[in-house]
Amino acid sequence: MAKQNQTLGEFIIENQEEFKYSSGELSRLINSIRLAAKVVNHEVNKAGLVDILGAAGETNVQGEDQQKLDVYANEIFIKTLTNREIVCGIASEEEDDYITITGRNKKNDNKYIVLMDPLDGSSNIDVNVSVGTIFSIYRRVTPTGTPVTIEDFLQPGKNQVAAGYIVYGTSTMIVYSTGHGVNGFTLNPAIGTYYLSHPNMKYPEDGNIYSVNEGNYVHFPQGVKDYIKYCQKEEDNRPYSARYIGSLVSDFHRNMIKGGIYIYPNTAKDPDGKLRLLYECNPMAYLAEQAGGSASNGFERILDIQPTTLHQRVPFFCGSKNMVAKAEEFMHNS
Ligand code: AHM
Ligand code: MG
Repeated sequence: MAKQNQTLGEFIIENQEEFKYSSGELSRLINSIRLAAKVVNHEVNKAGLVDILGAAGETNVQGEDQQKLDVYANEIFIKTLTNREIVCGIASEEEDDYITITGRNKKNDNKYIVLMDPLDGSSNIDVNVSVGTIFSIYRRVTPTGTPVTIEDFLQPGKNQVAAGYIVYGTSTMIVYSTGHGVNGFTLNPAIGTYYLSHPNMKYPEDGNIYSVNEGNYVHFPQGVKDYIKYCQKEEDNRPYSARYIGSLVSDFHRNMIKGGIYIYPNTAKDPDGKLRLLYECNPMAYLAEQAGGSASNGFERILDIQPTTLHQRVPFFCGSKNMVAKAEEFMHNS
């Protein structure tokens, strides 16, 4: 039960019994993410003040330049989760391969693995635009006490036991779900405590915002082009407003509150789209569905896709249920 003025710490403890396999492990895991997020938040807020901007001189597995704060956020999340020995494996958008956590005594009986994008939208940092952390949690499928294998990470999104994001915006928020709806907590920076500010978040069934990088229009599949023209047509409650921050967490957050659709389709340049199934699309799709929205690759539910590689990309259509259904209709008919 969500209560007024409840802190995230209190909420986690009070809702622990809702977890299917409750042993306190998942609660401890969410707690560690909350802690790491505070540390990253502190650093993100200082970004304009200190010499931490600019590429770190490394290129990640997708061939993209890494910004220093990406590297920092990646380290903080991995260290926090590893030191506390509450997961048995981690996969990160910033790491080439998954990380096996064996524990201090070479024995790790933890059941959960985490997949994450430690700092999404990082190209926005040096222009003071919101960025975010995205996380996704699964129970391992291989036996506990043995080292994790790739099988543990390549599970379809519908197997997620929890997922969420942190948005480092005008205020910092954690929004997450453990399969019982979506709740949002806002950080009071003065005392370092997150308060329940958005209980039981609901994706409006319809909306009037579409979020897509229209600069790539000529490269879009015909179905997406047709859908964009539909959004722009003067009819019923259209034309819709175009809103695109270029920071998935922020675009998703706004659309979940106001009603809208986010699209990152496949293009001639990126035949599988740009976003990663495991680190970005699955957790966002899980949250969307938990809030009553939906997520698709244009033809198929995101959460049903069986991943084949860790860094797999996928076209992404996510948002208000009726808007996603309409976009799918255009994809089918094109
Ligand atoms: P990143 O993981 O390298 O930060 O890329 C993901 C980001 C999303 O946050 C955002 O929605 C999208 O890339 C923007 O891409 P584009 O600039 O091509 O529109
Ligand atoms: Mg990303």
